[in-house]
Amino acid sequence: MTNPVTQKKSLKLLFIAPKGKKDSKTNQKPLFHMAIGVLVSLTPKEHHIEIADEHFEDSINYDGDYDLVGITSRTIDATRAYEIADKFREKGKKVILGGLHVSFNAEEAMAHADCIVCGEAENLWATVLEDVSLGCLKPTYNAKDFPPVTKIVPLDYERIAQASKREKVDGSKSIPIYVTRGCPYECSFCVTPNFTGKLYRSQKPEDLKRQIETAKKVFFKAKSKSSKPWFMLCDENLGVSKKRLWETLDLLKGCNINYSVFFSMNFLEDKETIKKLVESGCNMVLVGFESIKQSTLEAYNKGHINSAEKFSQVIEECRQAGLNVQGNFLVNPDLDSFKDMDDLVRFVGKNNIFMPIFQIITPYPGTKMYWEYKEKGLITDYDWEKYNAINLVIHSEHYDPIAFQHKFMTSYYKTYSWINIANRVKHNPYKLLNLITSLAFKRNLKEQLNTFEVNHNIRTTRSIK
Ligand code: B12
Ligand code: SF4
Repeated sequence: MTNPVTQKKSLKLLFIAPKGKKDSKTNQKPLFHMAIGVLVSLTPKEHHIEIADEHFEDSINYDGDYDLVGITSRTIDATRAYEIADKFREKGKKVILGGLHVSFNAEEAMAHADCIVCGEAENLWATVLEDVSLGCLKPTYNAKDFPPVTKIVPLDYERIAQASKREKVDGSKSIPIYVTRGCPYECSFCVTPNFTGKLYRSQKPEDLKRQIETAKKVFFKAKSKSSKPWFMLCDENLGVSKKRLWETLDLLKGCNINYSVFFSMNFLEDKETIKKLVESGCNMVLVGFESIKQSTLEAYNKGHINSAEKFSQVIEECRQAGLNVQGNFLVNPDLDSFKDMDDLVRFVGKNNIFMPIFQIITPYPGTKMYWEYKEKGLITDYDWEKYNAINLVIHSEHYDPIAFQHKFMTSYYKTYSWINIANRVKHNPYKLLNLITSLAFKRNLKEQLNTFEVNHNIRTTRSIK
């Protein structure tokens, strides 16, 4: 007979990645949410897991006999996360909320959950599960009360594939993975410095290789002999140590994959790094240029990472080497004028930037910027669904908010004019990818702009071709 004291209760767990109603259609969709991937990989094998990811239209079974429903949250998904949580709780299910948004809005989240988790789950998840088994789940668990997370937990791709309903994909859909976690910089608009930032960690090379091999096996289906899987490296800042970066790139070179990665501008100033990126299968670096004005970069505390004067040269060097540079730009009514937006559109066109993304500065909870705006009473909207970086949620000294947002939207749309698309396709590597993504962005931006103009009664004689 089994001793009832040592017998472990097998729990039935449901993990949910909610999708905010205003999440952009053009946001890339990695095969699973990394937070869910980590939670699955941390959960002892005796527990049964299901995953529902709303980014893939998975339905949610509110009548399932789950012992615990775990929901992740980013700010744009928070309202939806609460909606789902409330519905499960009405049915008497235990709900635990975690993730970036909840971590910085604990009080708000408590109203929707039996338990909330602040911070990274790695070192507290075993305790949470044990407490659920014993029927003594606490209302909060904070990573600060547990040892610091100094190691990266390798992802258990087999178990994630089993628990999720994702089919195998060809190289046109991305499989998420990360090599490092954290970033030592302190840009004022970014959550990382107050979340994972201080503790920079790397995967062990042998763990990384094993994960890539397993991920290929369970998630990749080759379309042709030459097709390769596409991985999305979800690192916040892969390049921090050049020595380790180069070692990683050498390892990736042996894995026969394609991948995209977020990459700091300053590390691309090194030609050998660009070469190694290309040789290792990198087809796209996502660069947060943020602004082409050095004074704006300084105001974000990013001036020491990005040198605006070097942007064009670095982009050209990447292009020559066969690397697409995707550019992210922020516009800010306190720092940028309408003329600056016009200059930015010209810069993007002239440099044929691949898949440019414009965002209105958004003070996400957890950032230095958020506390500053909040303290000064300058946040005008706390509807989290609007925190998708195309709405102005702060007070503007200089501009009428509707006029500013309209100027932002028309400027963004202009970067996808036919002439810009044609030049982008002509001058960049991966021509088909450039064309397909540009057309998708153009359609989406046009739709958003039209809706905005109708909603705000704006008559326009637009002449963007
Ligand atoms: C990769 C990435 C992307 C990718 C992939 C996103 C995806 N769907 O997975 C792409 C490029 C598509 C993307 C898009 C966007 N992103 Co992004 N992205 C990142 C990045 C660099 C890494 C995210 C990641 O994989 N983290 C790894 C996981 C494991 O970390 P985690 O989610 O925090 O989970 C841990 C804990 O929070 C906790 N936890 C999380 N959930 C739960 C749940 C439970 C129950 C428990 C117990 C614990 C727990 O445990 C986990 C393990 O430690 C982060 C930077 C960062 N610091 O996270 C920005 C970041 C998440 N992105 C951000 C933003 C703003 C966006 C966009 C809104 C941008 C835009 N305007 O479109 C979109 C939103 C898309 C979406 N629906 O998520 C912000 C979010 C800020 C916020 N407060 O929400 C971040 C933090 C960057 C920043 N500016 O500071 N992004
Ligand atoms: S924006 Fe990039 S470089 Fe700056 S703190 Fe965040 S992750 Fe680091």
